Amino acid sequence: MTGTDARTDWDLARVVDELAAAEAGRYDRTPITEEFPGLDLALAYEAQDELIRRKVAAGQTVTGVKLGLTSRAKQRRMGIDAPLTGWLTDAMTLPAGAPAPLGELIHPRVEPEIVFVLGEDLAGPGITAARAMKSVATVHGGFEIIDSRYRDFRFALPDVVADNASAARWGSGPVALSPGDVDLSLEACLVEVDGEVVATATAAAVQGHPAEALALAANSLAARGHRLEAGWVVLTGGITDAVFLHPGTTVSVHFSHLGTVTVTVTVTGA
Ligand code: OOG
Ligand code: MG
Repeated sequence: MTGTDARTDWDLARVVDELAAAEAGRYDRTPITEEFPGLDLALAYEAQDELIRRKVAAGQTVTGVKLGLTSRAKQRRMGIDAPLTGWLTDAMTLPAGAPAPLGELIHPRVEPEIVFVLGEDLAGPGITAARAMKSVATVHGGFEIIDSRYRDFRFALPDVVADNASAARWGSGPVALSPGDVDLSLEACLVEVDGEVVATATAAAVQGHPAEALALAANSLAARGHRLEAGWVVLTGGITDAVFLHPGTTVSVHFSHLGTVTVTVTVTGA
């Protein structure tokens, strides 16, 4: 696609329409930036915010924020070396033990994440990792199921930003620790697919410490006029590369102090 495409039929509303339709219709598409070079990072975040406004208008509630591409493993896989944020709504929460709803998703992948629940509001700018941790009530080991609306998870940064950072579902393990009770940079995690270990890392893979990712979220949201709110969940980003979920797959994520959380797949709602 040429960068001089003078089509005028692309605008913010169409970006949101197309991504919402792909999610609802469970199909993937080519990167929007290939047809609409005017989709820059600022417009992409506007599209992301509008996408979530529509979900809220349809009855969903914002429950928190996710970070993406905060570890080298994730950045290398996606070919993008900049972190990003997205929104979480209540419809994305997978209750403990619930199977991943493969029939509602396009090509889901699962990744281990450190999850924070905030005890107080956190507003940038100028938030440091140490300051960020003071607003954390509990720390959990969890997983995120990402489901890019782009074919083969191929996208440029504005594409994935507009697509709400590939957000789809997430779940949390059984353990909740106080931030002072766990050294997150040394918290180990081991990803097992059908009993075979496929990836290991410590949470230091996430920006040196997941608190850095939390601070990054507070500061980058502040630049767009948003703050993190008490009670919200923050997914700090995949610690390892993500693995595909297929019918019959069982993915278990074992954390050294934060317990084990298992994702199984059944076909529902197809
Ligand atoms: C983008 C979302 C990345 C993470 O934790 O790094 C993400 C993608 O890989 O599709 O959620
Ligand atoms: Mg993630």
